[in-house]
Amino acid sequence: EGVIPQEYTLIKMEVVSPFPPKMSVLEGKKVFLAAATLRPETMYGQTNAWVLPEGKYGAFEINDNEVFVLTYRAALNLAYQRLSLIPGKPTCLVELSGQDLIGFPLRSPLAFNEIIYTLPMLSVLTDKGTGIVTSVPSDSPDDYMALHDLKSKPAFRAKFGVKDEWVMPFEIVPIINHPDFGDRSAERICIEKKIKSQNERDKLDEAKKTIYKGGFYEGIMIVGEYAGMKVQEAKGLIRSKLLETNEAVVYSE
Ligand code: A2H
Repeated sequence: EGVIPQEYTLIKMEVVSPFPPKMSVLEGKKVFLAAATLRPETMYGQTNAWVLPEGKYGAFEINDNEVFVLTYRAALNLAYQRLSLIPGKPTCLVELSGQDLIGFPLRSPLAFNEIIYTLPMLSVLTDKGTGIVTSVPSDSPDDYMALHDLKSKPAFRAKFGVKDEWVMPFEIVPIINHPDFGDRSAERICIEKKIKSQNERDKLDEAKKTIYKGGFYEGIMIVGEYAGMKVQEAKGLIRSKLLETNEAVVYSE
C-alpha cells in the first residue's frame, strides 16, 4: 500500500434484476457493482465491466436497501468511510467469485450503452480499488486490449463462459478528441505499439503514459453535456454531478 492516499470515484453500476440464482437472496434490494475510476469524465464510453475470474468478492450492505459488490478489503475501507449498514463493520450477504459475476447485465451512469455486461480481465488487481473496473476501450489501453482479446479469441470467451452477445455488439464509443491520437486514442496507441494482448504489461503501461498527458491537458470532450469543453475542465463538473445524483460515491485508500 502506498503512503499517498488515492481518491477514486466509485461508479454505481446497477445489476439488472431478475438476479441470477447465486444472488437471489438479494432480490428486492438495489445491488451495484462498484467500480473505482480516476476518469469519471469517460463514463459515456463504457462498454462493459471487468472482474478477475478467480477473485473473491462479496455483496456488502451499504445501507438499508443498497448493496455493493466488491472485495472485502474495499468493503472494510468503505466502512471506515461511513459507507456500511453497521458503522465501521462490513456485513456480507453473499460471497461471490469473479467467475460468478461474469455475464451480469448492468445499467451504468452516463453510459451510451443502456445495458452492459460483466466480463473477465486478467490484469484486474484485487488489492487495489474495489476489484471491479469499468471498461472504456476508447481511452484506456488496458480496456481496449482486454475487449479485443475477448472479441478475437473464441477459446478465451469459452474458457470463462462468456456469451457472444455480451461482447460482440459492443464497439468503441468515441468520447474524447486527443490532439495527437484522435478520438479512439487507446486503439490507435495499441496498434502503433503493436500490442498483441492484455498480457503485455510493460507495453500497456507505456501506452497509458503516452496518451494520458495530451488526453488530459489538451483533450476535448466530444459528447455529453460538456461537449466542446477541455477534459481538464469537464472532469470535475462531471464528477460533482455523479456524486450529487448519488450515481457515484467518493472512495479513498
Ligand atoms: B481507469 P491507479 Cl478511460 N485493477 O478508469 C486494475 N485496474 C484498476 C483497478 C484494479 N483493481 N481499479 C481501477 N483500475 C483502473 C477508466 C480509465 C482509467 C481510463 C483511462 C485510464 C485509466 C476506465 N477504465 O486508468 O493505478 C481504472 O481505470 C489509467 C491509470 O490507481 C482506474 O481509472 O492509478 C485506474 O486503473 C486507477 O489506476
